[in-house]
Amino acid sequence: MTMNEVDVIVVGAGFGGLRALHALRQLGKRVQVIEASDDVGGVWYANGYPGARCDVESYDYSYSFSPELEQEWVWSERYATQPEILRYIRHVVERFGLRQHIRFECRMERAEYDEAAARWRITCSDGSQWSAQHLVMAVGQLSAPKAPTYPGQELYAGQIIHSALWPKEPVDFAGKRVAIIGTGSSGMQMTPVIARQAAHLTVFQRTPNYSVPASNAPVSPEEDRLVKAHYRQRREQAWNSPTGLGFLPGKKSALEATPEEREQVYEAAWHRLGYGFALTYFDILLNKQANDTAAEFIRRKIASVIDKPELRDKLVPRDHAFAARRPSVDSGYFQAFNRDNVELADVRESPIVEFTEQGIRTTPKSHAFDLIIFATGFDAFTGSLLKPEIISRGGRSLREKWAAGPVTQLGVGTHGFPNFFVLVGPGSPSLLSNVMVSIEEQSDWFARMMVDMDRLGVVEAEVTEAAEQAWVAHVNARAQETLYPTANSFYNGAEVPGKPRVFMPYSGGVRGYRRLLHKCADSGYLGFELRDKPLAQGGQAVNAGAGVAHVAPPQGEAEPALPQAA
Ligand code: NA7
Repeated sequence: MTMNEVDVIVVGAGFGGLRALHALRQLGKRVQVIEASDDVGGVWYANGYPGARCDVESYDYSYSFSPELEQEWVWSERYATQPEILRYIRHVVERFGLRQHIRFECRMERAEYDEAAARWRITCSDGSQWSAQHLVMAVGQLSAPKAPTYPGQELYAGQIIHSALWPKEPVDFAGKRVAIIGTGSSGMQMTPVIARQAAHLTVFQRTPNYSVPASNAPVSPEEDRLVKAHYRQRREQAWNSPTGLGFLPGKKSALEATPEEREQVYEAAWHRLGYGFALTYFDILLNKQANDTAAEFIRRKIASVIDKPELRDKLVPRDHAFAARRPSVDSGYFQAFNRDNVELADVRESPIVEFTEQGIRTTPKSHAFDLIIFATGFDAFTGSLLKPEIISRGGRSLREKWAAGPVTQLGVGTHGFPNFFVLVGPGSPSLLSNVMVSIEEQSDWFARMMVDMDRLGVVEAEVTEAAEQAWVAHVNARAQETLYPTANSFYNGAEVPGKPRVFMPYSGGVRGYRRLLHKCADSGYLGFELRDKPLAQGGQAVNAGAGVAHVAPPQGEAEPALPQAA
């Protein structure tokens, strides 16, 4: 079997992997992307369910590295649909000649670090083998779909589809009795669309979710011209905001405003800001009383569009603080329950007992379905990272190392795994922000580190144990400043029974995070050992920052916690 030699293997051809590929190619690296699927797009290729769209505005959820690309591409809606985002990704791939560097239908099964050679040896599902100095994991945070298994599931005669494994051929709902299990963003986005087409739709809800209207609209040529005339400023604003969204959060506390003022501010935000509603006052995610004012407003708004009084109590969220779990940005979810063909099945009240040949039996009744959709989410952050066998120095696997939860320096690397990079993984702002900002920031940073290594005659870069411990402590301390830890969510491992309960994303904001990445590189890669030879051959750290663990500023001197105003 031939061993293919490259400088870098990038795993995944979604937004992250493609951006890393481009950044590394620009700096002259020989890069091979390996992708399990048969096309580019990652989660945007996989999640083809009806109604799928981004909950960040398209102008911000797009690449910023090419002003020409920014000017050429025309978004048709404020929040692009999945097919439009996929068209954009394919356009980028063709425009920048990326496809030739991607091997499709090729899943990385194993990567083992060869200590003597300081290279990764990679084995893939198609039998190919690779040797690379660097390994970049760009496998996504919400990309390992999960679904419960119910008794009798194998007896069910109809079709079962997971929202994140959506078939490529169109699904016809006409005349069908459809079930959706799960009311996260996926369930909430598909509900109104399927309701309009199916004969009958039953939505199985476990936890009522907060949602803010998308207020989606077509982009007019005038709006497009205006954005493009000031695109750099818009990007600057996004990069310098905590969430990477195209606007800054309010500077005032919700508790300083009078009830009348708050009502006005919330009303205006409700009709325009989507996810940004959480930023109207800086302390909505920091202070429970402040949060209560927003949550109460949202509950009133949701209840006001639900015609059936008996459904209001069931659909209105009460058991967690607003945005402490990821809220949805919807287009007519609650209104769909006003239709005669839509039914809510509350599984807290009436749990699913089993699947039958015809459908689903809950405690009070049996439902017959032609199609059951699992919109039950993902094994977040670590699901896809821990699927392949990744073995490092001393034969230790990443799965073993992270058995009690992921441990990283700055979210980009982990001790014991030299020349190993994780893109927008645990320990980075990722899902608490517009992920595109960190994808670009990290891709450029990885490329810079690799070039610096070449310049300094370094063959191996490895996170120190002290640095990753300090970073994990910092990530936790920042999370404790917010309301995020008060809810069970995929931010803290509660979405999979038995998963370590660790708060995974970095809540210090994308601006604060970027500054720390730069500080790390500028000061000689704080918390990394850059070695002139492999450790196994007596390699020594040659960089100034190797012995400095604390890249993070001391408590109290850090950037304000998300989502406080800049
Ligand atoms: P989410 O947000 O993780 O939502 C999953 C939903 O599935 C959520 O309502 C869960 O209820 C529900 N669920 C999960 N397991 C079960 C079982 N066993 N029984 C009933 N209900 C269950 O995933 P999404 O795909 O909706 O959203 C991810 C998107 O967020 C992503 O694509 C981005 O757009 C942002 P729970 O709340 O756990 O009670």
